[in-house]
Amino acid sequence: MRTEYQMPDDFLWGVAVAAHQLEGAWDIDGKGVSIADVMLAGENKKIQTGGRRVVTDDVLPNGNYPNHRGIDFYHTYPKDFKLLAELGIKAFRTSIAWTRIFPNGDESEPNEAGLKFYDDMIDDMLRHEIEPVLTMSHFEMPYHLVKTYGGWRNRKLIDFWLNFAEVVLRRYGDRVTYWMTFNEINNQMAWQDSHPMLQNSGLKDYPSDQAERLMYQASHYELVASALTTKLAHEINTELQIGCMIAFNPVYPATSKPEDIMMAERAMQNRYYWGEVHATGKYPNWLLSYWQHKDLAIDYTDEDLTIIAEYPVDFVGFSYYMSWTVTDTGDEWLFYDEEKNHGDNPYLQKSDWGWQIDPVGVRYAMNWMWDRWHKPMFIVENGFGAYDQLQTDGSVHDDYRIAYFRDHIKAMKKAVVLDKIPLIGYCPWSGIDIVSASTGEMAKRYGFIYVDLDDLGHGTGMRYRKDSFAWYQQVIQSNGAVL
Ligand code: P53
Repeated sequence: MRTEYQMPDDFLWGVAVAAHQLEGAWDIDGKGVSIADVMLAGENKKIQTGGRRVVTDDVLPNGNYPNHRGIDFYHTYPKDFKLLAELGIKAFRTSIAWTRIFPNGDESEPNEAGLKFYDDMIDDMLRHEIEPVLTMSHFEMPYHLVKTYGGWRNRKLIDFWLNFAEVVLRRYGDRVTYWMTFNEINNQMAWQDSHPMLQNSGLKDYPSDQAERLMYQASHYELVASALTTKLAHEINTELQIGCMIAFNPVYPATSKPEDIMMAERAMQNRYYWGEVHATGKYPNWLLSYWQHKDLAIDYTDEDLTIIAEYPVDFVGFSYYMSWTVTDTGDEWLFYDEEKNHGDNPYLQKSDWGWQIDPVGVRYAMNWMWDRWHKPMFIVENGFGAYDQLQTDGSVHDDYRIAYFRDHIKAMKKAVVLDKIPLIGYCPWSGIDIVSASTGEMAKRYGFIYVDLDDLGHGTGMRYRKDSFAWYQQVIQSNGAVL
């Protein structure tokens, strides 16, 4: 091993999950209904033809709601942490289900049973010397806030959010250092698609010609809420590290034609302005100009802009799964539609769900962000969704997953060791199999640990170590030297 390839000694190797995808217990101990609780299961074939998870107006008696079950982590976490401790993880990223703490979102007093659940879970992690990393909101806002207030299109949401943020920061801030505010806040860039609009911002039932405006408006209130969270966190405890969470899918030009390159650059500026605002405290000029041109009449005040400028994040958390390519649309404002303007990259293979596999993109992403934002980074998701086969002897031979991680970790090491980009840690998705966010399937598996449950919730629920388990274990043990 060449010494220059060594990772920092305190590097946080971990895994990442989200509450609604694994806890189950959707109506236990006072929990309220979240947006994830009204999403039926989708299916890969339908997803590929543009189908999405159907959202119901209420919880229907016989609906297949996979997030109601998750993998029952609410009850199994002590055993699961034992297995994850055996894997050797130093960090565990999960989220707090907002609806366990504030079932409807607009109460003034929190639900003590929900708070107690995360107390116990955090303490269990700490017993295993696992550093908790918490996302405050990961696609699971109270459904009541959607139905009664219209989600984040409403400025009132900032107050409901801060009430929630203050309760959890005060309660867990003595034990949890790393926090992120809104998961993949920039997924709503695909505002033509109703799924991210609901997942990110609780936007539902809007005229389609209002979608773009509502997305930018909701995002603005979220950015203000996020900055106020950073302010509050530092008042509570100066040691707390608050991050944003950006879904980083590099957008490459399809060719070397200058128009394609300009288009791709704007697609990047657009997709990552949420990171720009979080990290630099400023909206880019081109975006304000674009809002004006489109007459979007976004409500933002001088006070909002001062808050955003004064409280940038401490670090940039990001997920990395794939890259995209784009061709010039001919539009002088460089308007870009994530649904329509993506093409295939002839140099890359795809997963069974059509996600392009691009390890080089990790190094590209880190360099792109570092040179603009100058904030330490944290890879809080990276992984390969695949159909796994449980063998009769309890083994799972997932060499494709090992190959994916090996290549991505190599690229990450180059960014850290050669390019000298500060990186706090690496938490691959999802450690243990959980419900897919986009499709609601169990069949789209990401774990090092197999969970015997299918898309309908049938199965023993037993846990099995995949081949990738032993592989990742030695990666952690060797601090990334043995791949
Ligand atoms: P699933 C879209 C594109 C990239 C990442 O995704 C995404 C999404 C939204 O679904 O989500 C993140 O399960 C997300 C996780 C999610 C994971 O990636 O759709 O933060 O909640 O499970 C993988 O295959």
